[in-house]
Amino acid sequence: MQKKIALITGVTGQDGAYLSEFLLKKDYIVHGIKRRSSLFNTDRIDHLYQDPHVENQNFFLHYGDLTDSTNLIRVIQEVQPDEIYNLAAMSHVAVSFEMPEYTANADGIGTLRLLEAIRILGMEKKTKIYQASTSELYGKVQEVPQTETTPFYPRSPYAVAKMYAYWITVNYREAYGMYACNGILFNHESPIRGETFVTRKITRATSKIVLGLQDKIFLGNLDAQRDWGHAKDYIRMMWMILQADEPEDWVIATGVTTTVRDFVKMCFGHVGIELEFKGEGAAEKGYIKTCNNAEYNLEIGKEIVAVDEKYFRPTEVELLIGDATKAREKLGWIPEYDLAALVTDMMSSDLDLMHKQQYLKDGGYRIKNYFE
Ligand code: NDP
Ligand code: GDR
Repeated sequence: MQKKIALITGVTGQDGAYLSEFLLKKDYIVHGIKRRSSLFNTDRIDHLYQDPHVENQNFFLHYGDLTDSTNLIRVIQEVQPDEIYNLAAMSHVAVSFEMPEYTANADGIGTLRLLEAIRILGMEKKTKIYQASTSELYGKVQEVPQTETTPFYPRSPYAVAKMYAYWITVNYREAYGMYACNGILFNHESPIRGETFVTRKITRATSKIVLGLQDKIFLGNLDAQRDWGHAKDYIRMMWMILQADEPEDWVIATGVTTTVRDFVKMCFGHVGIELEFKGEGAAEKGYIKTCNNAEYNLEIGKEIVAVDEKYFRPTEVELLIGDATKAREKLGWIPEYDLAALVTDMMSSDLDLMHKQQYLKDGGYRIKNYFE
């Protein structure tokens, strides 16, 4: 039997890395599109790299960018994928307010470029496409929990760009009979989550604070509520979506929502520290209430969480909680991780990482400064 061929845009990102690993285990040939950068950007997929000189290679990387139509057409023509997973995006909501035009180009029109490439190449009936849609589409609360039929009200340039991508995917499915689907994924995290998203920022900072490598953490809106799942569960569902009998759109979520403040408490709880929050809004602060871990030499009452308004967004998404009943009933999708297991996974990994940093620091090593 011929192996299936998948093409993943955004292969160097959190989801791209997990999905590559997952599809390789399913015996796919996996091609990924990566951007050229002045430093290596393949940390998350280096373990999958294969020497191009060996036979039977099944993981390939191509330079490319969602803002470059001719590049996308050429790569798709060369690769002849059975399945395309469009995961590439300027994916940071706060940054999209700083770079709205680029975000629209990459996240919105980029999706159109891929769909058009498939059409130009006459591959509408051969190639299935998964579009990485997002719970950010729901934006300002219209209904909870959010389902496939909840109206959209995007609240950021990122969400508006993703809304175009959502509808152009639906339109190409209806207009040209393409197998094109949206996965409306709620926030999903992991030990390889980008360091500026709030969960990873918190797990890294918690680990550094308890090891004495950082004094405190500054955060934005502590009241925001998110439905956080584990990326490993969510990438499995991306694949399941493209194996369904009919192309459809699907909500993927855990159905549990938590505030940023409670996520911080859970992370410190993981290392035996109880936090107490006092004050309101920008004046709110988090203090160490109790510490039952003798390994860490932390002073009771020390302020270790503070709010910095620079992390507030011009328009915020206050509450996300998804209802994945359709995915559960029609595709049998059940997440393996709950929030506690996610926190444990992320905290163990970051503690390990920061222990290594502490070891290097204690040993007198430091990051090389090229200009010295
Ligand atoms: P990441 O930010 O970790 O990865 C994004 C990927 O896209 C990276 O590989 C990045 O490359 C690449 N990329 C960015 N811009 C371009 C471009 N112009 N051309 C080609 N590649 C580009 O995101 P995640 O893995 O977390 O998310 C994957 C997708 O799912 C994204 O589309 C995101 O918007 C969406 N999503 C994510 C959710 C989440 O909670 N994680 C929830 C719902 C949707 P580089 O490494 O060079 O920066
Ligand atoms: P989000 O994720 O915007 O939901 O988008 P992020 O982790 O950035 O923010 C979640 C919530 O936490 C609040 N917050 C902070 N956020 C960041 N990044 N840094 C802070 O210091 C901070 N303090 C509080 C935010 O205001 C927000 O309410 C993610 C991305 O992966 C998108 O690509 C994806 O589409 C959605 O999840 C679903």
